[in-house]
Amino acid sequence: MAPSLALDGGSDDYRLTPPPPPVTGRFPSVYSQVQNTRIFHALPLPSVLKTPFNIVDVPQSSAAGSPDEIAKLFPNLFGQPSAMLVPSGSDTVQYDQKLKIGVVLSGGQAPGGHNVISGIFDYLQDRAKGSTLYGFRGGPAGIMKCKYVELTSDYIYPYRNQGGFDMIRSGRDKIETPEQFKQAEESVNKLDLDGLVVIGGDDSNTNACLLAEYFRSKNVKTHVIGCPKTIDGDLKCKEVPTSFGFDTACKIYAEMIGNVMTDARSTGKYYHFVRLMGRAASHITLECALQTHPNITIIGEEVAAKKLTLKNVTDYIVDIISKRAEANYNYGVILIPEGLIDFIPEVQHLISELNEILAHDTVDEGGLWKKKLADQSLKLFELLPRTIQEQLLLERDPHGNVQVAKIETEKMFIQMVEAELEKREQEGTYKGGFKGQSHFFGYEGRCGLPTNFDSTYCYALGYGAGALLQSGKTGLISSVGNLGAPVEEWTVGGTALTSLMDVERRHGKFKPVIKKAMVELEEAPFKKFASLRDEWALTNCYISPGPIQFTGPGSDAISHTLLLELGLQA
Ligand code: FBP
Repeated sequence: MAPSLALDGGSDDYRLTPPPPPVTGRFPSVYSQVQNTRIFHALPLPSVLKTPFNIVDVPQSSAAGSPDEIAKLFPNLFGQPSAMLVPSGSDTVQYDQKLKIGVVLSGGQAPGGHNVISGIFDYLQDRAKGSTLYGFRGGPAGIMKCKYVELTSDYIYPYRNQGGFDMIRSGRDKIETPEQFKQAEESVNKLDLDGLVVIGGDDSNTNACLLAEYFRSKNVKTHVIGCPKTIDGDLKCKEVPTSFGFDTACKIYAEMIGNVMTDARSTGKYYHFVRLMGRAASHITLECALQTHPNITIIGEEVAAKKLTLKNVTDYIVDIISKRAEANYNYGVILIPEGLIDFIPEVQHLISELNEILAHDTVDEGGLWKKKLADQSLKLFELLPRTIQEQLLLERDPHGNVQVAKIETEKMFIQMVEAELEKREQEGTYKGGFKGQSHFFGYEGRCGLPTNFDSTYCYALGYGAGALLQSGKTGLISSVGNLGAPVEEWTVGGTALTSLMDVERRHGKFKPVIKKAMVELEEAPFKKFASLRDEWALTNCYISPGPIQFTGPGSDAISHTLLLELGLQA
């Protein structure tokens, strides 16, 4: 007998009754006990979503950068106000209106995506009975090809509070060319959609904004709302304090780092070089450092600010290893952000030259293309290990980004550190034993069972997206704030997507993009790390956070990054 479900938000049985046989790719009959229990985990809603509410406009917006360019690119949306839900004495939204809504998961997986969909679905059930929710399959390609599935309560049931994006799957395609916009228009017209929710990262929400602009310019009735997803944690601003998935992914990596630390301490013979996912910003690495206290942590944004070279970073690592050897510690744990390579100015130059070359030419076997590199870049390229050279030349993703997940920086640093230590040994300035072990913690963290925080946050994001669409909003990103307070006090609204935009050079052209939120060296999370890292370097104050807890102590804890950014104690 399935346990009964206690919900704070309502009591309809579409949430309570398990469907007869499993109707989707997921089979709760073969779920673990934890997975099954999670299906019934209650999802509290912010108070404003439990009462009649009104949507008020907040002041007109500009852009994160290049406002004139953004105004030209988004003539129909630029400057529109953001929106905030406020409790009202009586319902001002038309609840008798039946809506047809589409939803798409876009980009890399992030724990909690299924709950955003559950939130949209439940909003429609609670406030717009008789509505239909369609899931576009396989990411934005599903919109262009009109591949969809109707999401019913039976369909959604096994996915509540579960990791992954497999309910409708994701994809990295971009809706870019006039033909592709036309295809998207045909699909939303075919399904007669009132709204479309795009659950994605910075690039996908940029795409959401372009779609919203296009639909408005063509008088298509479909409104578009984005949702902030990415484990990388780099889609955030004042109104959107964090992207979903970051909390869970960091807790998963921190558990693994804690285990590796205990292993290092137990054998006393290995330096573990751990590369952590996060394509550009180093938020994940910083958060994991705050949770586990490694001996060395490299933060990409600091490397860029100090204009460090590859040699400088190597020397920094080697200096600490040498000092630890004097204390007889020939082991340790080193965290390296996935995107580091792109922060080292000399490598950055090399990558942007390679991007331009790859955007216009194919890389020939004979190496003629190398003639297009500046002398400095060519010298650096030739210095890099062959595997790294090959990885730098791999195809860019559809958004024009280097696929840093495929560049094994941790292995490169092991080689470079080894060479420098050998040199110092010969000079008599280092005496110890160095053995490097490489790890990449990336995909392991993207589909874990979402933490209580991500589960609740995502549900509110989805529920809020439903409210924004029902109120006729478009070109906004669902925004849930006041996250340091109890859930009842969280705020709900939508932020104008154009207010997050800037222009950047991609694929050799200037394009509108949502400006990535990088680690800020003047903000609390980095400052706290910087004040403690010297102590962590030479002593071994490792912390092993253990697995994610769903009940009991620590189960509702939020990330150190978010706490510190909110001005709270971590
Ligand atoms: P999003 O920005 O789409 O959320 O993706 C994040 C990420 O997990 C990065 O951390 C990583 O570099 C990249 O996706 C890997 O991409 P892929 O899944 O295509 O290998």
